[in-house]
Amino acid sequence: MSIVTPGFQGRRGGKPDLPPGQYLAHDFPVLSAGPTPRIRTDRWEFVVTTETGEAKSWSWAEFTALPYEDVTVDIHCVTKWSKLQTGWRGVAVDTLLEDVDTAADYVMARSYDGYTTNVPLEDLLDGQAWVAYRYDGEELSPEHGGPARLLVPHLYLWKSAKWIHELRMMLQDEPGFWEAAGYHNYGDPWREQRYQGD
Ligand SMILES: Nc1nc2c(c(=O)[nH]1)N[C@H]1C(S)=C(S)[C@@H](COP(=O)(O)O)O[C@H]1N2
Ligand SMILES: [Mo]
Repeated sequence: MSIVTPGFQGRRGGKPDLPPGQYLAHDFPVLSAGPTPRIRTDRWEFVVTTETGEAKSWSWAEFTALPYEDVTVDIHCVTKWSKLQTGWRGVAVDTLLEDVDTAADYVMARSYDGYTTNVPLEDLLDGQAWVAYRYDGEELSPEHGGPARLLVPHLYLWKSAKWIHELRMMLQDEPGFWEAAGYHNYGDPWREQRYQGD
């Protein structure tokens, strides 16, 4: 008789693949709060704004000329699906913040659809987050956040803002769209931080 532990679909490096309460999705569900914005790359701009109001921006041509990384990561949605070993190309947030002078500890990601989500700055650094523009060997589709989205795979996927436009440095933490609506402020899937109070 074989014993199957629900939720544990095998182990890599002694670590379970799936965080508590998650199931394995084989498709790639689309979850957006509103309609999909269509942003032409010739009008697209990515901006980093510091707490003093200083802004640094990249056109699509400038952004895609930056050094990129190809990463394979697991993603976990608060609606309980996870997708393992997804392949992305993106610019590490480390690269984007290289010449940015800030004393901030928090970041607000802001997207072209008005969506916002807050993340501690340290969670975007040290190879933990990317502004991703290719998925599975192809350009990132509009439904999944193309031209480019934030990718913060160690937090629930609502932190991975699609159609990213700006990273704004904040001295004090502020809730984004879902965080203000009762989702957990931090959103660690391994600690099952889905909603406020979890
Ligand atoms: N700009 C923007 N980013 C967003 C959202 C959104 O509505 N707008 N939804 C979030 C949520 S709740 C999830 S679960 C993921 C879903 O990403 P996917 O549609 O590529 O699966 O995007 C996140 N990023
Ligand atoms: Mo979500």
